[in-house]
Order: sequence, then structure tokens, then C-alpha cells
Amino acid sequence: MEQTLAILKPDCVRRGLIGEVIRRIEAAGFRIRAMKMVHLTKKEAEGFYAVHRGRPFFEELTTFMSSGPCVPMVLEKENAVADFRALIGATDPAEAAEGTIRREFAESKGQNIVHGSDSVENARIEIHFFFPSIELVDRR
Ligand code: DAT
Ligand code: MG
Repeated sequence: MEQTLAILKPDCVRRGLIGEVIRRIEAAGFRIRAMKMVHLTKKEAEGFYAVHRGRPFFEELTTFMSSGPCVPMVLEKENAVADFRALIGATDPAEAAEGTIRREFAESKGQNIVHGSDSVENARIEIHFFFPSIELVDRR
């Protein structure tokens, strides 16, 4: 079964939307295989988003991602990576499809509620960034 890494970003936590977003994730058929709350340091946020280093939004992104606690989780489902990207919608909420999580809740392209891995390979790397194997459950 495929896995992806989701993060409920600091805006999601701050605005009291954790429950609502998890409800949508579960209703869409994803099983939660790991979950916790962490407050990333600036350095840790820069490490997670290292692929975007040098982009004009890198400073804003890593400051935002270290601005408060976030909730990383491992989600499992057939076709989890692509299906989760479809559930959250485009990066910019103004371009995200009707009914997607970002369209419904995100306030801007920078503060867009939720992260989802963009490939199976990146999902594996991102899952291990947040979760040692002892924290990954395998229950049906
Ligand atoms: P996604 O999160 O949809 O995979 P991405 O990987 O291109 O998008 O960028 C990572 C995050 O960086 C994104 O969720 C929000 C922020 N970001 C991207 N482009 C931005 C921009 N033009 N202005 C501000 N923030 C941006
Ligand atoms: Mg991305």
C-alpha cells in the first residue's frame, strides 16, 4: 500500500482546523499510520524544504513553517501520493479546484494549510525526516 507524508501547517493548527482537515482526510479513505505535533526550528524547516533553497519564497516559507507547531502525519491508501495531492488542491488556493482543502481553507499561496509529498520517492524521504521507524504503525 502506498504512503505519503502530510503536514497540517502552522496556519491550520493556529486557526483550529486540525479536526476538520483530519475529518476530510479520513473521509477520503486515507488511514493514518503515524502522527505527532512538532514545532520546527528555522534550520529544520530549511532542511525539510532544502529543494526550494534559492527560490524567492524560501525565506517566507521557512519562517512560516517554523512560526508555530505543525502536525506531520503518514497517510496510507492505494495511490496515496497522487490522491492526496488531488484532495488538497493546487499550491495557490485561488487556483485550487472547488471542494479541495486548500480552496476551502487556505488564505494565500504561502499559508496554504497543508503539505503533501509530490512523488513516492519524496514521500519516503519526507516520512523519514519526521518519523523514526518505531513511530510507524502497521495495524489494520
Ligand atoms: P506544494 O506545497 O503545492 O507542493 P511547492 O512545493 O511548489 O508547492 O512549494 C512549497 C511551498 O512553498 C508551498 O506549499 C507554499 C510555498 N510557496 C510556493 N510558491 C510560493 C510563492 N510563489 N509564494 C509564496 N509561497 C510559495
Ligand atoms: Mg511541493
